[in-house]
Formats: sequence, C-alpha cells, structure tokens
Amino acid sequence: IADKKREVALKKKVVPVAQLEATDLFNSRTHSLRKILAFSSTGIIAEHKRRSPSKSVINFNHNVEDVVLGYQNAGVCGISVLTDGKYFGGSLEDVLLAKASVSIPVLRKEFIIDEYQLLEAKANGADVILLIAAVLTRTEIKYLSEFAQSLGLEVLLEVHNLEELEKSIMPSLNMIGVNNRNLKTFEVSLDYSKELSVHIPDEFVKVSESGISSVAAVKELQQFGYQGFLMGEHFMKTDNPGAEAQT
Ligand code: IGP
Repeated sequence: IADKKREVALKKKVVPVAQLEATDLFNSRTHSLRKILAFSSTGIIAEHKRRSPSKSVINFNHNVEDVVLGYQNAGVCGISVLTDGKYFGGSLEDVLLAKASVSIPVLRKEFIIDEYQLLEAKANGADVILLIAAVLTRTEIKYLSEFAQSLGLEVLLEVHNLEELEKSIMPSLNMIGVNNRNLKTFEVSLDYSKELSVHIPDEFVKVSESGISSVAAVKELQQFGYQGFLMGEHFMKTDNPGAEAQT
C-alpha cells in the first residue's frame, strides 16, 4: 500500500485531474453490472490477469482485446481487468483497450486507496470499481464509494471475513464480493463465500470471487444466493480464454 501511495502521488503530477476530466470517456455514461448480474442466470465476470502473487506467471501471450472480446462472445456478464503493474502485470491502458473492444461493463481491478484512482478509472472507461475492505477503514470506504457513485461508477466491495463485512455495510455500495482467497496466505476455499452469504443484506448483489473453476461450483454458490462469479485464472491459463468461458 505504501508503494501504491507513491505510485498515485507520481501519477498525479504527470496526469493532472483536469486532464482526466477532459476525456470523452470521463463524460460518457456507464453500464450497470449490478443490473446485468441480477437478471442473468449465469453471472460470470471474466477477468484479464497476466500474473499473480500466488501463481506468478499465468499467461503473457494474449492481448487484452482478443481476450475480452472472446469473453463477451462467450456471453459473460462483465469483464474485470487487473491494472496493478507490480504484482499482476497489468496497466490502466488495459482497461482502455478492454472498453474499446466490448460493450459489456468493465471493472477496474486495483488496490484503490485514493480518489485519483477513481478519476483514472472513469477517464479510461471503467464502469465499476473494486474497493477492498482489508486495506481500507470504514471512513475511507464511505468516502471512496460515495465519490465513485458521484462519477457514475458502480462499487464492488470485497470482503474476506465477517469483521470486514460488518464494518463496510453502507448504502453507497452496489455489490458485495467475498474473496475466497486469503490475500495474506493465498489459501483458497469456497467455504468463505458459503459462510458469509447469510450476513450480506439482500439489497446488495452477492459476488463470489476467486478459485472458481467449474460449473458445479457456480451452481453450488447460486444455492447460497450468489449472482456474480469472478473468474480469472481458470480462463487465462488456457490458450483461448474466450473459448474456455463458453463452456
Ligand atoms: C479472480 P481467480 O482465482 O479466478 O483467478 O480469481 C479474482 O477473484 C482475483 O484475481 C482477485 C483479486 C482481488 C486480485 C479477487 N480479489 C484483489 C487482486 C486484488
């Protein structure tokens, strides 16, 4: 997070807020992922991710445009694009390329700690942003989610345990995601989603994130009220992520 603060401080100097606000995308309207998930029977949010701290290299051979178009053709509800460079090999430009390639909602997947990153997300065509409860206080979540919504961005709030969930519940969130992967130990278990589901108020669309690799897992999580399923590695590790998402 200290790294992120430094990165944001540097970027603010190079690309001033006024420059972000002047882009066409900044002033364009966004698409609602929440609505699409609520009406979908599958609910897949497919992710573009080149590498990760838990698996190191996943795949550097694809280009973003082909991957996301393949995902859209497979009928997924939305796209998630990792923009963190250091740990995930992504960039903000990946969001821009994704936005230019598809018409379904695009989520900027980033460790967001500053409102500047929300302005960047909007200026590069994101429809949805992620806020991670593990790295934010309730006050920060409130400020960032309200600011995101004022820009027309939807908010997916990510939690991993009951404490994070309880501290985060507020009206300025659109979707609540349970990360099945512990960000410290990288251990993955769908039990996190199953156990936390009853504690998520009904007004939020529930999303289960990470470690999902089968139709059976999706079906099982649907029984617990989940309407969104964030899947990355399972698709990205193959030669044709779009074709994999079709199945
Ligand atoms: C996707 P997987 O196991 O299908 O590749 O997981 C997504 O949930 C994961 O990339 C993720 C993530 C995050 C990455 C969930 N929350 C927060 C970075 C930061």
